Amino acid sequence: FASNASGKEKTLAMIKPDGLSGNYTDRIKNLISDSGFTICKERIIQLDEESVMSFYAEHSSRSFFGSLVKYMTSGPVLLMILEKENAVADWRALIGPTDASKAKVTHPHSIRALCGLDSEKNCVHGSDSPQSAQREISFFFEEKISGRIVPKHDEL
Ligand code: RTP
Ligand code: MG
Repeated sequence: FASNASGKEKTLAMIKPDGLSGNYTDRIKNLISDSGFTICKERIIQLDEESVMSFYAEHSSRSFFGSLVKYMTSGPVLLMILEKENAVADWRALIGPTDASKAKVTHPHSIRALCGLDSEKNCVHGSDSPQSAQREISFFFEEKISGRIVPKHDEL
């Protein structure tokens, strides 16, 4: 699934609420296409608390979890399935480190340096492994989880 016969791999990209409300979508999409990714599918969703808690379940015991859930439900997000060779690692490299304030210093050309604010409000997400990509693409794009997500628009 993560890598098909032509060597292409898929990853899950998300423009988080701050990125979407800050009108960074066009600039991020230009960087996506300039970097050789194809956008296979996309949708805008207003996540509910349950879906964020499930999506970020690995962080449920962290002190920032409540704040993370509030942030991620503060507005709609744009979800994209991106495809290219080495998509998972290349998208993580393009978005830069988690803490956007540090990214501005160490990775000034990264997406988080461009539109993120700090260690929480970092404007974009990327799957951290091919296994995560498979889980996250299923989570957001397969019908079985649609009941936990509130669709706002089918298309951009
Ligand atoms: P993501 O999963 O969103 O792509 O980000 P990531 O892999 O770079 O970072 P991760 O450790 O998975 O953290 C998930 C998200 O939680 C928020 N966070 N806040 N306040 C904090 O110290 C803190 N640390 C992480 C961020 O929104 C981060 O992207
Ligand atoms: Mg992560």
